[in-house]
Amino acid sequence: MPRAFITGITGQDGLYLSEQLIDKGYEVYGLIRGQNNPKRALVESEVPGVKLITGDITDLSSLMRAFNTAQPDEVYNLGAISFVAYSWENAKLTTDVTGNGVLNVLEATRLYAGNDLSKVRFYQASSSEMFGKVQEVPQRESTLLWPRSPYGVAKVYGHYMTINYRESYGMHASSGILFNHESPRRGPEFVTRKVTQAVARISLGLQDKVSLGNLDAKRDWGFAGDYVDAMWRMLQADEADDYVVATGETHSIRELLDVAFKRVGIDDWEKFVFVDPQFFRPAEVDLLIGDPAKAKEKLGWEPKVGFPELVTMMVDSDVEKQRALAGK
Ligand code: NAP
Ligand code: F7E
Repeated sequence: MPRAFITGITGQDGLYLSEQLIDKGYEVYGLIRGQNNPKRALVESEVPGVKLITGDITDLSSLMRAFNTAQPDEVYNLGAISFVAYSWENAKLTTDVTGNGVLNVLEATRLYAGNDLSKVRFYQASSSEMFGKVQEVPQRESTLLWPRSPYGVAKVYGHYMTINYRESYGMHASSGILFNHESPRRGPEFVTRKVTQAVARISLGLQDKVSLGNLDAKRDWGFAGDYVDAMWRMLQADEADDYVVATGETHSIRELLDVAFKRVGIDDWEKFVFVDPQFFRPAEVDLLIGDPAKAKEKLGWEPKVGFPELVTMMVDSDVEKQRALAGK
């Protein structure tokens, strides 16, 4: 039975990945932080087979202890402070977790493997936010990085540290440069879920408006369930490498609003949407669109869920959740 160790198990991707690995016959261990993490119950109910180990990626000794217990063949480092807007307000913390945390997990992996680095493979959750002020359209693995937030800068550090461990020690360490991926499990602070939750509540008469920031930003949005499959494929490849994982399509926040509101029968969303300067960022990433050609060619990976299906899936799920909460 192959064994996997996942940091960030309580997050959107941790839940999808652990579910898929358990279906493939893996024994899955997840790192959970805090003395009484409120998301423990969520993981236990949604992915009952996962074994949780307490620890934090900023604490190397906790990672060493976790590796000892998990004895993993595959390590997926998904743990991070992942909300870009928050990273300006908490830049040092974001650097410690999203940046230096990667070094800790790489180092724990190396120390655990000892003289036999071939016994373990490592995945780093890199991000399209590293492209920031994009220097090429579409963005590919070779595109110059130009991060625009403390989060993006921290991810660049983790990305190059992963490459460095591959080159320095010959570790099977791969970095997935994942573009935005969403799902009904997406945190409500991110724009897709903020919109689908608001649309659901507005359609049920539970809320009368939603305040947003920049409606002109464009993102390449895919489905998280498809993207965690790409992570797994990277660790099955003979050689470790870096891969862009994206759909190759981009859409603005306005298009997101169009599709989401239409799903509940509202054509004139402008009546319900207000622009609030508090949601603008000190530096914006205006356009992201990825070229997933390498992942398709080398990993046989392709996205299955398109933009309208993704938004529809999220709106429907939020309508159901809000209806249940409101007892309607
Ligand atoms: P998410 O839902 O925000 O989950 C982040 C996870 O990191 C949570 O489980 C969180 O645990 C954990 N974490 C935070 N601080 C930690 C610490 N100090 N030690 C250990 N774990 C810690 O993020 P996601 O959307 O699943 O994304 C997974 C990874 O992919 C992240 O690294 C993210 O930056 C990256 N990424 C995401 C996207 C995307 O569009 N979703 C795109 C590119 C890259 P708590 O529940 O305890 O807070
Ligand atoms: O913003 C604009 C905002 O917060 C998307 C993370 O998973 O993907 C995610 O980062 C866009 C930005 O995601 C609101 O200005 C407008 O242009 O949903 P988001 P993100 O910043 O792209 C990358 C790939 C990651 O790696 C990250 O971890 O939407 N926007 N109005 C808004 N965004 C938010 N959150 N809230 C608004 O009201």
